[in-house]
Amino acid sequence: MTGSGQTSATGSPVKSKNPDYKYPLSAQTAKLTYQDILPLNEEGYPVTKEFLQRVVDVLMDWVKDTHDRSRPVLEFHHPDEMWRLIDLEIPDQPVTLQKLIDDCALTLKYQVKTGHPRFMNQLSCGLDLVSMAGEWLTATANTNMFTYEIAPVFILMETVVMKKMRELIGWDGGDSILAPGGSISNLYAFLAARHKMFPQYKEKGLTSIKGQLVMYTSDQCHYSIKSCAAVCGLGTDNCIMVPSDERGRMIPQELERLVREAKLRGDIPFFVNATAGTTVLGAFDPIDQIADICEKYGIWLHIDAAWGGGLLLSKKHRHPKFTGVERAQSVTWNPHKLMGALLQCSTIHFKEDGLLISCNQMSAEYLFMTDKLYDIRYDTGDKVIQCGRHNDIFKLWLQWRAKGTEGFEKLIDRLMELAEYMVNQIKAQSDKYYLILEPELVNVSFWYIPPRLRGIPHSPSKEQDLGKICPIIKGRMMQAGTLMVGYQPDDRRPNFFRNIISSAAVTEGDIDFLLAEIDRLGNDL
Ligand code: HLD
Repeated sequence: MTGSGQTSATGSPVKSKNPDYKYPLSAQTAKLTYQDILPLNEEGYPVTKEFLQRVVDVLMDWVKDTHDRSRPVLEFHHPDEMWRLIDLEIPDQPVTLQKLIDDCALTLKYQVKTGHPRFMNQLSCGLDLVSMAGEWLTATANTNMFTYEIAPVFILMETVVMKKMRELIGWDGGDSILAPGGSISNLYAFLAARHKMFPQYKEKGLTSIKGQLVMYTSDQCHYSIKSCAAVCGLGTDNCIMVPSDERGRMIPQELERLVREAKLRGDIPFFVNATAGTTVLGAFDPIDQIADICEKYGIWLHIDAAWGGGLLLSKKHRHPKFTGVERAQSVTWNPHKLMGALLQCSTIHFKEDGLLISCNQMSAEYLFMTDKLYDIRYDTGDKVIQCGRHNDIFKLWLQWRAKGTEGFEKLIDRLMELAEYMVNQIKAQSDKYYLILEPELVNVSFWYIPPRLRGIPHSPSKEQDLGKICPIIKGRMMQAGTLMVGYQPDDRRPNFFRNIISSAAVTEGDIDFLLAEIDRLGNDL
């Protein structure tokens, strides 16, 4: 794909479209290049400052537009057209500082505004401005999180925030780490579970396990669980999908049946993943009942709360969904989803301290010397399978300081209230909309019913017709730029819309707009 559209049909370079030129540098600065700012020009601080302040102007306009409902969510172009609209070529010679500013402006012009109140397409929506300020600082500090030596304050912050999150889970002690995404967090849980049961695996490898390891997860789980089985040598056939009920929750009796079946075969059940907030339906597996089974059979219980974890902050919504969570051995929880921290911010927590280090430590002598000036337990880098680790803590710490734990609780309760509002609006317009199920989280799943299908009893064949409409409406909303809502099929039904309310910017008015807009876009279908 790359490169194909970067030249015109005749092979000559394509001129980028005029990018509104709203950010002029002074005449003398505009023609300068990277060689005229710090560090190559040691006298270049004034020019550096002018350049960076203009970049901030570009960013501030983006922040303003993101919150302006009269501005589009996106300006959609097909890739072929996008290649023509924006010059992405890497030049041989430096471009001017003015050109770099224009590049920044043009890049944002065509970027989807994921913080727009009408962007409801992903589990992570919104633009928390305090968290964003934290991300700006993080970029400027530009450090690696592997040693206290080069990130002292950030490392201490990490210990404070991770402890707070473990307390919210219900643990005293334990250990945690920030990981690059929920999928990798789940992988860390898998690795720790295997290490706990077979500590010799680290040195001896596959031959140290006499038997076939099997793991369990519901058929609604995030695909990263299955990916652990593929990546870690079990094979996906040994990631056993436990059936879920009609609301997408794992059926504990089925889990127990499948565990017993594996034991009879001589296999080794060692890991159960319970999902707290499934990706599509937002369902919660019954943690307490699953924990009973795990305790009975000596199986590690992991909770994938990447999506639903935010509810741990809410006294109103924590129970019964998270009841029993403290019985788990590990929990994945992504603050970049319900809590609105900027991407990305993913955490994995362990009840037992010491497992991460003993599982993953390689003791690289050039980085993790044992005779350092300070307490080397603060060198977190050897707890992980990565080397470089991005600083994802500062934006969360700053955001948490800004809101206080109470502010986060208010946010979570508000998002749940908005989801309930949407459900009620859908029910009130039952001629136009069909609610697929009562949501447990902020995922609202529904079909739009165009006039020609109204008044016809609901049936599997009608579902097929409703499913065909979803991609057409989605295409139209992207072309119109007014809204972004996701759709997908699942194993019980054809395409349906899944609306996510995880942004503090959303109001009841935006929900009303969404329902009116889908009707406007789809009523001729
Ligand atoms: O795995 C997913 C992660 C995210 C996210 O971090 O926003 C799936 C989705 O979102 C999704 O929207 O389905």
